[in-house]
Amino acid sequence: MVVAFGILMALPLLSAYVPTAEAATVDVSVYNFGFNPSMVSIAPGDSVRWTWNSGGTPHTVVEGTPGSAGATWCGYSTSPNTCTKTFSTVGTYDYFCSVHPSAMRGSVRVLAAPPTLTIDSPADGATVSGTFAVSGTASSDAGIAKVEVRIAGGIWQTASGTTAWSHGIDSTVLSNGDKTIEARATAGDGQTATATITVTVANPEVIDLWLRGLQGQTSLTGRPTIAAQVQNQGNVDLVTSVLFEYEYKGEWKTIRSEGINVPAFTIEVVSFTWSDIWLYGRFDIRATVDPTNVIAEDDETDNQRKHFAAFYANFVKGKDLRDV
Ligand SMILES: [Cu+2]
Repeated sequence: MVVAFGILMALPLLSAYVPTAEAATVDVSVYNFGFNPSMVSIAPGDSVRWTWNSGGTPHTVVEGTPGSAGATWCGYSTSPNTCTKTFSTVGTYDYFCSVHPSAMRGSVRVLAAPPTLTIDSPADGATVSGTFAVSGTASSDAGIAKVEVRIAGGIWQTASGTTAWSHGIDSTVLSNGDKTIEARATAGDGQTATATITVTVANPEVIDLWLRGLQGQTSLTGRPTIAAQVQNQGNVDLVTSVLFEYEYKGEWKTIRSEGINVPAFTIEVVSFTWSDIWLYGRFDIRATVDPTNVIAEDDETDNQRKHFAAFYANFVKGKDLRDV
């Protein structure tokens, strides 16, 4: 009955780690026939206190394994008794009861303090663009095995260096806005530390816009089709409209506005038939998408009514090729 109770007590607790700056004492019960918990993890300077709960049955606590016994930490004793040992050096310390060596074994893991990690650059809340470096420091008594970095919940990337580390991030593949950067240091003993900052990605909004269908044509007669190709290069969430205009006597006049739906990293062509053209002379056609600074234009060079001759236009935000 006593034996059965002891085995049940031994099952739930396999390990107990008490990470604390103050020296701690971890209790282990010595019962018939085992140690509970059989494995404990402590920090350097912490102690393990064995308490006999075995009635009149004697047990010992001996360093090592039955085939390779070391020092006797606690000699023959029966209940009630306690025996305390302080561990100052990182390592794994096996022990056993010399009276019941096959049944009663335990282990003390002395772990280094958890590693520390800081992200020094960029500052939390900074605005970033293009490719930027994330850097910081890490330390552990057990050494730093690696530091990894990820942004926006992406894949962990291994940084260069360990105690001083850095990693380049290409922000142009991300949409603009607030992103979380996480760093994770893994110490030589497997313990980890993490640090997190938030940065604001603010790259120029890049939308390429072409007026299509006019390239190489010397004339368009009747009811010309005007088309624009919109390529959303990724950091604009959604492009929702194209405005077509023509310039006549120094004024830009609306031809029509076409609703579109171009999410990031996609290309779409929008076209329509301009059925009410009546103009004579040379004039420009331009297309504008939202964000409204993106302009593409084609330049009409023919002097005959309903005749277009255009060059291929490739405009990005804020750049008007008429001025090139
Ligand atoms: Cu024993």
